[in-house]
Amino acid sequence: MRVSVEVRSFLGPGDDSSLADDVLDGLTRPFKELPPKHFYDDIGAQLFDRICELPEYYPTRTERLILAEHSSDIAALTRAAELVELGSGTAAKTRLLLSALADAGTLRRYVPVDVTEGVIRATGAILATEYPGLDVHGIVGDFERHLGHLGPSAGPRIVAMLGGTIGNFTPGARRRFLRDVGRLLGPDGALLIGVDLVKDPARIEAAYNDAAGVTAQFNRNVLQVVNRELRADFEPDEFDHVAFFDRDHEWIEMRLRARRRMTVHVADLALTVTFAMREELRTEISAKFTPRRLAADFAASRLEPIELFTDPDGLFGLALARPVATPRFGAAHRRVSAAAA
Ligand code: AVJ
Repeated sequence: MRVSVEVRSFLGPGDDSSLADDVLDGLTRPFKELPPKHFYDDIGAQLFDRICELPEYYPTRTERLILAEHSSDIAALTRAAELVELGSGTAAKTRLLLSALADAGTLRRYVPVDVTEGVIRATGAILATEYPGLDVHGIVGDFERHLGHLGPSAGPRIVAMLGGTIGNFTPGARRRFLRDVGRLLGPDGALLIGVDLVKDPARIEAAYNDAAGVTAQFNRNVLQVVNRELRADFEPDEFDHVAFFDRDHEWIEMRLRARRRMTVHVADLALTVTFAMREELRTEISAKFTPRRLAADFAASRLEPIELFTDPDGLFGLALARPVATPRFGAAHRRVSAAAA
């Protein structure tokens, strides 16, 4: 049986500077901030896996339900030969989609994109044996910077971003990202995005303030990452976990609040910053969506919605969209062919 797994890495030695650059920027701003991508070192990835199993954290299991229910519809609507998955991780949910595309007889290639090389290699090898004949082309990289390396598709392409990860983008950056991905789809391609839906704020806030305190550990872990990678002297236990639903922006704000006045040194950056008592450092936004917001984002990104699959309680959604047909072949094309007739 032919097993084909190819992995290309675009994270070079200079790439670990992205943490240094982000810390330098983030800790010298008036409102201190660190991007959420730095949560996911090995400990952070393990903590996130635990979060996904928490009773309060509904997104993962709800998305899995929707995929189980609608993967065959998605396969029928897209007839995709290539599945590109952004932030693929262990591809736990992806199998539902891969199986539906394989059953539809269209699947040829799986392209996992993730920053963690080990996960891509391990998952790629397993999937290549589980789906005989499937080509696995792993891309070790950052989906905000390395999608240009995708290259031509093996037929109709579906790009999937599951898990609600799209929620981490600020609104403008989200539209820029959607436009960039839209350009990679081709005329017969599609985009599939997992979106957490706006609902009772108490239900949302509970998902980020779990009783077991795993999210608080996950949140504080970013300070451990900075300590280890940049020789800083943060005391993570001197920061309180804060997560609340911002009703104006309809997103979760996750922050770390200083329990007392403190000075932090980041040796590798020769940087010293002070935190006032109760000063907050933002570590993540997690935007929640309405069909209206999604439609506006798609319209601003030259994408048109095909379908929004949700669970019966309307907790989570899988939004399927395609590129807006290029006008050049629209009215103009009809006029020319009419004149030629
Ligand atoms: C992986 C970004 C979708 O925002 O729900 C979980 C990360 N942060 N608990 C989310 C997260 C706190 C998660 N995403």
